[in-house]
Amino acid sequence: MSATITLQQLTDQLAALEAEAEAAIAAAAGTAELERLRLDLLGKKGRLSAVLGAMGQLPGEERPLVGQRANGLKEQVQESLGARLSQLKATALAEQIAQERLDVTAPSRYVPPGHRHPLQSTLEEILDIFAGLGYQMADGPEVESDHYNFTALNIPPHHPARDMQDTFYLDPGNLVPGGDLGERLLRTHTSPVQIRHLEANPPPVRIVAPGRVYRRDAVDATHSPVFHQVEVLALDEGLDFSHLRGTVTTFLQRFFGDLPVRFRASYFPFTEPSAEVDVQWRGRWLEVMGCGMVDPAVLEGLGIDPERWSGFAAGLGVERFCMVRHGIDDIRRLHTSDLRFLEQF
Ligand code: 2NL
Repeated sequence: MSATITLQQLTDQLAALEAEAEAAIAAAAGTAELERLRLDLLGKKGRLSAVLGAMGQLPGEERPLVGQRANGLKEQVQESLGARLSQLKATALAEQIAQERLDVTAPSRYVPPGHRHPLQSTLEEILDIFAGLGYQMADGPEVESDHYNFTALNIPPHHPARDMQDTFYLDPGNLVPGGDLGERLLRTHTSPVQIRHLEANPPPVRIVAPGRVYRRDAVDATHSPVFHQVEVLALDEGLDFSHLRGTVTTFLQRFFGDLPVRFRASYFPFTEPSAEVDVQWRGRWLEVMGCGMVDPAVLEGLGIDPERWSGFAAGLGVERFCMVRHGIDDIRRLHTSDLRFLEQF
């Protein structure tokens, strides 16, 4: 094959390619176009390869001149491609940043996953108030013995509260008419928690005992066989009824607001004197809790000297507090998990 191309022609071609390449790279509008250019210029079947291929037609001594020039151009084009790519990326990023706006004043799309049950929030509020008055929390078993639930609380053997009609016995044993009731039962109040606490901790004591309690009641608008109680106990030197009155009044006014509170004489086997407490809520007197000075017989049963130590105790139903506070007319609403009801709180 005769020489069809001269050194001059190839050098001119390289110079033309250089000018064309630089112009095209500078004009490339996007990264895709840049990649097309790279293949067209530097690819195996690209323009530079074509020039290098034609180099074979030159005499041997002229080839290195063109080779050097071609390699220089290759590097130059690679560099230009890289620089233009960085430029395009920077422009694209600047454009994206200019367009993307975060509106920090936009309304929240947060959807709460749920919320506390009204009974739970009522319980927490009650406990918070007593925590603020310096009371510690105590707890104990729901399955109790006859001793802790009744005997230690000065509830006599044939008291009606001990009746099968009122208490869930777990193992009635040799149950015969007038015979023994079982030893184990579901606690009917949280008082046994306080008895156990006093056995393990010497006075002075200030505790609240919240928890589930069980009574054999037929279900109606105001009764449930399972409900929640909070009992309060303070035992110290020199406590008298005025401390009881002040504590209970403060608690009730913190919970319900600053409304009238009255104490009516009542009776519990474990307190003497005893009282029921009413609050005037929306113009009507409502009974909300019971209380009294711990009966000395209860202290003696625990080996605590009633001449030195005295105390007061109180008990309340959490469901009742919740119902009064929220104007709920049926206790069953608190236990049926109807979201249309619960979502109101
Ligand atoms: C009520 C009334 C009351 C007590 C609970 C108590 C506990 C001990 C000693 C003496 Cl360890 N008393 N608890 C006292 C008076 C009333 O509850 O109506 N509960 C729902």
